[in-house]
Amino acid sequence: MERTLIIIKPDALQRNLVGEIVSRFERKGLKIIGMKMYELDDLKLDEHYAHHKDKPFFSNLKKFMKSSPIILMVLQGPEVIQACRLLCGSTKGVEADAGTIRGDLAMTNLNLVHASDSLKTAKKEIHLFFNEDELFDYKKIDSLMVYEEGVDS
Ligand code: 3AN
Repeated sequence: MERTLIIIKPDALQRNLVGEIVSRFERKGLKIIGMKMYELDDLKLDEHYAHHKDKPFFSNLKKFMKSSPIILMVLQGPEVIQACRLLCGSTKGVEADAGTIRGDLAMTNLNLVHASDSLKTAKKEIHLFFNEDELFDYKKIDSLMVYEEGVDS
C-alpha cells in the first residue's frame, strides 16, 4: 500500500497551525499510520534535502528547519502521495492554489508542510525518519466511504 511522509515544519508550530494542518489530511479521509515530534539536525537535513545542497537557499533552509521541533507523519492509502501533494499546493505560498494548505495559509517559501513527491522518495524519506515498529497497522472504518471499497491495509 502506498505511503507518504509529511513534515509539519517549524513555521506551522510557531503559528499554531499544527491542528489545522493535521485536520486537512484527516478530513480528506487519509489514514495516519505514524506520527511523532522530532528535532532535526544537520545530518538528517543533509540527507533529506540532498537535492538542494548546492542551492543558494540551502543554509537558510537548514537553519529554518532546525529553528523549532517539527511533526512527522506517515500517511497510507491508495494514491496518497498525489493526494497529499495536491492538498499542500505548490512550493511558494503566494503562488499556491486557494484551497490548498500553502495557498490558504502561507505567503512565501516558509510553506508550513512537506509531502513526498514520488514513490521512490516517499520510501527513502519514511526510512530516514521512522522505524518499522513506529508504523501502525489497523483498519479504518471509514475506508468504505472514502475509497468506495474496503481498503485492506
Ligand atoms: P516542495 O516542498 O514543494 O516539494 P522543494 O522540495 O523544491 O519543494 O523545496 C523544499 C523546500 O525548500 C521548500 N519547501 C522551501 O522551504 C525551500 N525552497 C524551495 N525553493 C526555494 C527557493 N527558491 N527559495 C527559498 N527556499 C526554497
